[in-house]
Amino acid sequence: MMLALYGHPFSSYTWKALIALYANATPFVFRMVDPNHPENVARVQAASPLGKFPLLVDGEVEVFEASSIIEYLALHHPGPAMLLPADPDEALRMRMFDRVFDNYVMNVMQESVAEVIREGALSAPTRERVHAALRRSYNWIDNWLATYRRPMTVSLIECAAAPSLFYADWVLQIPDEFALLRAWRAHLLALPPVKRCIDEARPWRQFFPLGAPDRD
Ligand SMILES: N[C@@H](CCC(=O)N[C@@H](CS)C(=O)NCC(=O)O)C(=O)O
Repeated sequence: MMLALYGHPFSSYTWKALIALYANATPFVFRMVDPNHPENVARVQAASPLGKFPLLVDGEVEVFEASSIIEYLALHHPGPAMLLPADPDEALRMRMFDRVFDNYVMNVMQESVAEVIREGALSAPTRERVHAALRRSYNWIDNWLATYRRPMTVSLIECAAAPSLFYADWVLQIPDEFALLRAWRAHLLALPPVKRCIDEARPWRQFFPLGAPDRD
């Protein structure tokens, strides 16, 4: 049976899984999670504690959490993109950096988005807290990039970094002083699997709760 990915084209965590699927040209069907597809919403709601997406379905197997989906794809549907290194210590380090992008960039960025959806506006304290945390993460990643060796294709790191930096930059534009990070974001956005996600998400840009900037 064909793999199925449940998600939404504008969702950052859906991109994370899509980038891995696109990089390896893995055949799958995309199941849209939106009010027009209540059966897909129900499937996602039932699969994980808070009913979040993406969700990968492979026959009888359901995998939630974008990082776990990528690990599952690396194990069961490998392709030219080496999503995780074979060496266990290197894989452990990669998983650690994957957490950096989810916990200290993506989820921080999403705090401000969630507040605007919930309250209709971004409060000054949240704005300050989110900007301070993102700035600190940008600084850390910019330093880390001085020693990061880019893979030939995409790995778990690119899958995590591309969507988180894409949207974080919309919340707090990466300052000029973080030149390595700015250049890396541009490199990530130009990677064909990432570019495909960006283009497929364009129809929803107007719905970005903080207002999408006129770039990218
Ligand atoms: N930790 C999850 C986070 C997934 C997540 O936050 N997904 C968002 C879309 S980007 C979602 O499901 N939002 C709808 C909701 O929270 O009900 C992962 O890595 O997959």
